[in-house]
Amino acid sequence: MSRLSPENLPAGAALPAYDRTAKQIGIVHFGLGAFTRAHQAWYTDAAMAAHGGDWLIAGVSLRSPDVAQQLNPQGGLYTLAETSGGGRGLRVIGSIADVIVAPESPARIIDLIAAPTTHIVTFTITEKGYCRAASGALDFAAAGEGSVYRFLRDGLARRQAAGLGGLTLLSCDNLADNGHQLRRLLCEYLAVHAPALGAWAVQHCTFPCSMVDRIVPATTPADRAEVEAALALRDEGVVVTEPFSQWVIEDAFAGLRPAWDAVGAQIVADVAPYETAKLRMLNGAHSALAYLGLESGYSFVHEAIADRRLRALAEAIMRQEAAPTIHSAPGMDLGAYADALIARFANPALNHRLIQIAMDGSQKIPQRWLATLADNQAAGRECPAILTALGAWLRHVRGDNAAQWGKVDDPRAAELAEAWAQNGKQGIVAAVFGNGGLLQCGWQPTAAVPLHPLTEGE
Ligand code: CS2
Repeated sequence: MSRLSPENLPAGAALPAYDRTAKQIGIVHFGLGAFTRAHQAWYTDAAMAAHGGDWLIAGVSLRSPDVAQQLNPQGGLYTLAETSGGGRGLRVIGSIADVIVAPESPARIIDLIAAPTTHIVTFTITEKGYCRAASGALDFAAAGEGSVYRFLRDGLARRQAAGLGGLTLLSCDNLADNGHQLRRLLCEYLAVHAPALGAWAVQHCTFPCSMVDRIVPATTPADRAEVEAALALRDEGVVVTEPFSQWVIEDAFAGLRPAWDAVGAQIVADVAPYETAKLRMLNGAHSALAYLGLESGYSFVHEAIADRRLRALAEAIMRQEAAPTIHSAPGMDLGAYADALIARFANPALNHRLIQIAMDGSQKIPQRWLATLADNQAAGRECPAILTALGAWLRHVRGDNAAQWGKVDDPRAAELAEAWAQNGKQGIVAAVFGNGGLLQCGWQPTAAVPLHPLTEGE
């Protein structure tokens, strides 16, 4: 079977509606996983088709050569399969120019950040890619020469020396206040590694906050086979996603930007209400479904949400525990938002794996659950549903699901296992969440907070 490429385009999919060969790279993106290919690259493809501009994306993989091996032989092209109960819509996305594997070509990344034609650097490096210690400060041991900070330092230093303008540095990760966190962490890094650059970076670059949302399961061999059958072409870069997509970006650009807002993105003065609602309701319920669902023997989100007990718990997290802590934006209806999330979770065609959501819990839980717990605690309210989910997470990191699902996939897995071994039972709570613990959050696990799930099944 021949392979998708610019010379070999399928008849059975929508194609890029612009001349890719006439366009230049305007965006450098760190962390070119499936999510970005279903989200930012899709918006950028649509924006170039509708409104032009030189907005091709140079993707950077910080470690793995996998995505480069999938996309580079295909000239950056790949098929996005929008999937629902109603079937699949196929679109070939043209906005990715090529993929650079950081350890193989670090100089090329620095050249691109320093190029006058580059205006925006975007990030989906996952929560752990920001290299934060439990206190939230930069973990200098983790932020080494392979981190984004090193590439930003070297690329921005070249821009400063050349008298070029700054860049929009746009975090698209599921962190609270993601843009402000990126600015603070980069400043901490530059203060040590390039003191003369810090003030320039803050003065010339902007760090908009953003909320990104699209459910993107990891692609399976069956997905590739299905698209191959439909297109009569092999595409190693297939990405499957849901029809829904949302992108809310703070209106704080350092210079030019694609016409993302003309193709559905919302550019707003304050992202916080959208971001808080998404992290605490969507992601908060997702993580609960993951740990409790795996424990109940389910593999997929749509199976877990079909279980009455788990659905009630997910609804309680969203409606009773998270929603009261959210200061919604005008026109935002959190009840309707929860209804829409339940319907998205129930999409039977997505096959979104619970084990995918369960990974990196130590990095995800602070903004998904602990912030909600802290706000409710301050208001004198309890959160029995989140505590039940926390119990399931603790059992997960203890290794209770490992026989079926493999070893715990979390950058702090070893420390968490050690905390269990040392403290056992409720002692782990203090070791993990207390002051000086592994995950600090402002929530005090006091005696008034019932921790009954921890003793279940022990
Ligand atoms: C999920 C998210 O894997 C996870 O932790 O909760 O990736 C989720 O699917 C996205 O944030 C949806 O926008």
